[in-house]
Amino acid sequence: MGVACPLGKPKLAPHHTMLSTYQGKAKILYPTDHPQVLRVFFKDSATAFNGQKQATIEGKGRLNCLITTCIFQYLQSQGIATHFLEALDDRSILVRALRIIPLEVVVRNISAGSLCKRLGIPVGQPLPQPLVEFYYKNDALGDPLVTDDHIYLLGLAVPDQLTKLRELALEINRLLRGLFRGINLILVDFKLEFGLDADGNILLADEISPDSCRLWDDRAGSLEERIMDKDRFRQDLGQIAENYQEIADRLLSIGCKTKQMGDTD
Ligand code: AIR
Ligand code: ASP
Repeated sequence: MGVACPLGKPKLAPHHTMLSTYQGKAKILYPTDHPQVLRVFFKDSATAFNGQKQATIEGKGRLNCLITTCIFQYLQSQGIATHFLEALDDRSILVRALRIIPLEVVVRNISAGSLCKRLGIPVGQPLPQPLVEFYYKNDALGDPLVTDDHIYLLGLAVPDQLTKLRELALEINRLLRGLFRGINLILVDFKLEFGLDADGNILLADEISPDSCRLWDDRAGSLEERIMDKDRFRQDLGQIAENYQEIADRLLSIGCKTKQMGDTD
């Protein structure tokens, strides 16, 4: 990572040249016969509140795989470097193996979720400018919010990397807000993860789906009715797969290509 870390070697996630299978909460990473390529399998399981709430939502894996594929292909077409290589089947994608930076980079456009709880502000207030926050990816600690100095203390990133993460997060926000606006969805907030390739380049990793974004329908009535993302699961609002399907349908309607390996034109 370039600089000495005062607390010893930073703990980077086991994504790089992985020899065995890695089980996440919503995805499984499998090694492939290429050491730099991993297969990501999207599970139907849903968790919230640091794994305290769990359920199986039939169809979620397929829909998040499809939505992530659409969005990563779109971002790549707009010049954002990502780990995405190609769709393998309707539940799996192939990605570049990276050393995952153990930070969750959250961008917010409208107040919701933990921002409202932490600062005591009402839900649904447009923010004067997009807000970027960093959380330390650490289940045992409950993914705490961290400052720049905490990040340097833990050796999770150096200043140039943090500057780059902020720039990338804001550019991705600009692109995604436009993409979703075009299909009548408001991008309230979302979480990104990044990783480093062997040359130290920062690439967008993980997934972008209704599990990792808050998306509100800009047409329907009450706030509850407008929620189309994982808050439906967190708040027991039901109709989760139906709403994820609607997001997928809207992306497909604007020409999202989900060509899988082996498909011919
Ligand atoms: N997020 C954060 N950790 C995991 C996820 N999926 C996403 C949420 C929400 C945003 O980050 O889905 O879109 C902010 O979450 P919160 O809970 O901090 O308000
Ligand atoms: N994904 C996290 C969990 O499973 C947090 C959340 O989405 O609420 O607990």
